[in-house]
Amino acid sequence: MSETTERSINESVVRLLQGDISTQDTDAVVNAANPDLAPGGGVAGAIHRAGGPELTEACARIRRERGPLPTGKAVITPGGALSALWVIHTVGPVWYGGTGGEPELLACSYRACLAIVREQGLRTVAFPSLSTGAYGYPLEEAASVALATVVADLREHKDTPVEVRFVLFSARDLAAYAAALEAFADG
Ligand code: AR6
Repeated sequence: MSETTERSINESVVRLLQGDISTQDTDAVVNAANPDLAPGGGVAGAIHRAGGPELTEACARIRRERGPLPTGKAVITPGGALSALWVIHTVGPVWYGGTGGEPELLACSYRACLAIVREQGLRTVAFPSLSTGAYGYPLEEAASVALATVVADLREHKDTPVEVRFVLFSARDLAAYAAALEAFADG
């Protein structure tokens, strides 16, 4: 069992752990999706494998009806066979060196997911480290954006507390997110 780090933000809590996003028992898990909402590799592959055909078909239907999901936006589907009831799919930015608005787009993805969590009245959500795999966003920078955005959002919406879990795949990812949580949850 790996160590868990957590901090309270008013009535909300941010919890960091090392693990697999596709096995989380939160109300929703966030998928690091591609604009076509297709299975793909990494997080998306794991979530689609665990969610099964019901999840993949729900994604295909949204893709057909609404076209590709733009970077920084999010949509929700049922979780199919996952422990989580819902999947919130968001497309993080591809890293092009940092001058293409990547930090703001990454922040948009986190905020769009939390907006859906609140609209749907969900209480717990698990995020992976968006954009830091196939999309190439540098880990430490992405961790700073993720924690700064989530902590600010939880402070802003103190009337609708949620548990936000970051599920990090490696010890190195967990350490980077723990350092960012220290930096942004203080004060
Ligand atoms: N649980 C938690 N974290 C994971 C898991 C898992 N099961 N698998 C990988 N990670 P990525 P992106 C970590 O590539 O960069 C897909 O093909 C991984 O080590 O999943 O946003 C989609 O279809 C990394 O730290 O997401 C898109 O085309 C982090 O999760 C594209 O990749 C994100 O890695 C999205 O790329």
